[in-house]
Amino acid sequence: MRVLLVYPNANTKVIPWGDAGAIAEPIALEYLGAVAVGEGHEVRLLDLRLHHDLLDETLDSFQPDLVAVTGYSMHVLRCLEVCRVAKERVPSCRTIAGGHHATLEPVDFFAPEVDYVVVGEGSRPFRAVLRELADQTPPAAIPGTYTRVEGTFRSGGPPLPFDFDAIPCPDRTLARDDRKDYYIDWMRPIGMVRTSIGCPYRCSFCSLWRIMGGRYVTRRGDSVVAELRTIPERYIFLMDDEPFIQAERMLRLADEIERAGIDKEYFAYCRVDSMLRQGDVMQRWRQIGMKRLLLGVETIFDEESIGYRKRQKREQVLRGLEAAARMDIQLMCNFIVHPDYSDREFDELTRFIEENRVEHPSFTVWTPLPGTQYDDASILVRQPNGRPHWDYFDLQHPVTGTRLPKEAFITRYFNLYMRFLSKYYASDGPMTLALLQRMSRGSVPGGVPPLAAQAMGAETIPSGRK
Ligand code: B12
Ligand code: SF4
Repeated sequence: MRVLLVYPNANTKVIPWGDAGAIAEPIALEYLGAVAVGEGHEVRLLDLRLHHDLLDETLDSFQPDLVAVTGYSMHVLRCLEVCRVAKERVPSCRTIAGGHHATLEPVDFFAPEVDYVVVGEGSRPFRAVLRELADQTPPAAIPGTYTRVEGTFRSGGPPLPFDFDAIPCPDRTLARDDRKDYYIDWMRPIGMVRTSIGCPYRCSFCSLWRIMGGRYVTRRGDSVVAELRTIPERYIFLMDDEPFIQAERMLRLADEIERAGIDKEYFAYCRVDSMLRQGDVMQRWRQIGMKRLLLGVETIFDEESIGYRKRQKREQVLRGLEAAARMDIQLMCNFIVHPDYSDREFDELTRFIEENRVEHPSFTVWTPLPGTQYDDASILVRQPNGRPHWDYFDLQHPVTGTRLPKEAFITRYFNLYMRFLSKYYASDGPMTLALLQRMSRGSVPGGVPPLAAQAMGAETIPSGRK
């Protein structure tokens, strides 16, 4: 069979700079690609973030038997559109959707243009679907898979437990020509690898621990090393939910990587308390090339941290900043800006970043993401069918009510980026250029760039349900 794997692009009407913030390798599709190649199929991977105008042409020339789409919440509607267009142009083709959003809210894919929806890790269900289609057998119950049968979606039961040994090594040759264009900040080209999945913490704004049912599953070191050897890129993002949970494991892994003579630069998520508790592990990883960490600071307000169940105090964050500086580890610090923030919180956050010389701050708007705890009625952006308008779930738009008038909130949020733009500029990455080019157009000193207001949705977010 011919199998087309499609990574969706962002809606530029909602976020004018589209995918320019960061574009990393489409690793989920590379996993699926490895399965399909292994089953003897002809496989193509189309990354619409890089080739947004190639969908029709690829469908017409390749004539796929199966189109597979992946996506986060912000991609749901685009994924559905890809499936619709696929069926219009190649009426015989079947479609399958999976990924973060499908795992947590499969119902959004229960549509006539979709034939299969996969929940959780996709390799084994994808193999089963490929076999079903290739052998033309009647639909069977496939664990972790909803199959459309006579117009309704039937569940094949819960997904199988996550098992690193049951997953193939991603087929990175499928995106061979695009690899040079994958980047996160200045790290270009960048590859990604996973050493663990899940997290023992229970932060209220995060869905990752729920996806894994609270379990933390680690991968054998030799398997990580074997995969690292196959990755040509120098920069590597450890895409673990939280890699530094088990100090011993990470020390052993560093030893194995060093012994294998692998020379790369690593970037990973890390909790502040893991960093403080495990200075020796951090230093060891610094030795083998971990130059930068993404620290989920989330909030500088202790009472908010308690609400987030983050189990982290402002005082720890301050110590973490000092420790990283001592160890010569650069920090990208993410701050969640809550829609409840008033001028006071925005001022304090700005002061905190300036006074503590946070090198590389990044910001997300608190968003009631699928798989987290929230009151559904609080979501104000809706599709005509009443479901949330997922295009806005890019963590850059308030999708709930704001304490400040919405435009004032958007202005203050955008001004956080403007204020610290020099820090992005200093990083000299493509994100910098994209942000500078797109944000500064129409900007006025000290004021709100009109484009920014639009970018952050001031004019585009519908204000009420439906
Ligand atoms: C790496 C990463 C990034 C990277 C790279 C993304 C990329 N591919 O280019 C960067 C930094 C660019 C990024 C950006 C963003 N990210 Co991000 N990112 C991650 C991270 C750390 C890992 C995701 C990943 O690749 N996992 C590995 C792959 C293999 O797993 P997977 O995608 O789940 O795929 C498996 C299964 O889901 C399934 N599957 C997936 N697709 C399909 C399809 C089919 C057909 C089938 C059968 C199965 C299947 O099988 C796969 C193989 O096991 C996660 C957090 C985490 N630890 O999971 C957040 C995460 C996915 N990101 C998130 C978000 C929100 C974003 C942003 C929107 C905003 C932001 N500021 O963070 C942007 C959007 C960028 C964009 N336009 O795509 C959220 C998504 C939540 C949601 N419900 O939408 C997450 C969960 C983090 C969080 N904040 O909670 N991200
Ligand atoms: S935010 Fe980080 S520490 Fe908290 S549950 Fe999610 S992955 Fe774990």
